[in-house]
Amino acid sequence: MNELVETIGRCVERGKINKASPFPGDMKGLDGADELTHQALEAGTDAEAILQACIAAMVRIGEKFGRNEVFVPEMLMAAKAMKAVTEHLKPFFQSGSVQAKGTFIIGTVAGDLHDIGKNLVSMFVEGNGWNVVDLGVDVKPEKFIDAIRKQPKCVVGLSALLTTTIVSMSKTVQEIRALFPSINIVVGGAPLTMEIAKEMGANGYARDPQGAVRWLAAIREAS
Ligand code: B1M
Repeated sequence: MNELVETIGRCVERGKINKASPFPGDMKGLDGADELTHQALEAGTDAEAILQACIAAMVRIGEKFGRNEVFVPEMLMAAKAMKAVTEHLKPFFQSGSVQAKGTFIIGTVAGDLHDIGKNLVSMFVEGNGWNVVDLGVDVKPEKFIDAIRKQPKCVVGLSALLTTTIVSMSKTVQEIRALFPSINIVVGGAPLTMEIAKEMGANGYARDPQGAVRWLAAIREAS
């Protein structure tokens, strides 16, 4: 891995957003995720390599949290640094020039505030020619239902990062399904599996943004 990419990953893991950010203390005054990503892209570094390094950094901070080595504020700073990176990466994954293949409504389910994975899925799906309606985080079933009413031919994507919000996801699928029996729903997020997705009545499960894009292409071809 190129040294600059490694440093960006380290900034994400440590929650070093940008040069002005005073956190963490031992990195004060140094360039952060924001400046370094800009520099790396200017130098022609592959956007996908930067993204993968940052995803790995988020896994590392999650592991540290699991071992009680860091706490919620550190995870939050890491998430902010990751957001600074993805802002720079967006143009590389969003072409914007293709005619919309359909509408994809996405959100993180009620009770869940994690949005980085969901934002990446939005970015990739949009980059693959879909019109994306991102409802944000902590999205209650009614909000999904209101959005679907406005776009009845849409496809719906649900994200959840907590074991506890799988229940909320399942409730969302059921409530949507009761009103829109034939709507296509794809679910994703770290605690999910294909089996859980099937049990809750979703049409599909995607492990990552690329999987979501492949699944959307397949259902579009089948329809
Ligand atoms: Co939270 N958190 N967190 N957290 N957090 C996890 C998820 C955790 C695994 C950490 C740990 O214990 N090791 C753990 C969950 C344990 C569990 O339930 N199994 C956890 C916990 C416990 C919590 C709190 C309860 C902590 C507390 O308060 N005590 C709390 C809950 C708040 C809430 O949601 N109600 C909490 C809070 C937070 C922050 C707010 C501080 C922050 C989120 C900030 C934000 O998102 N804006 C945060 C963070 C950053 C994490 C970790 C460290 C990183 C998550 C992340 O962004 N990963 C996370 C540890 C980890 O993931 N290893 C952790 C990077 C991202 C690219 O991956 O989101 O998995 P991910 O998305 C992937 C795939 O899952 C997939 O594609 C993405 C790219 O590959 N994907 C989809 C996601 N959605 C998809 C949808 C699809 C398809 C694919 O189709 C629709």
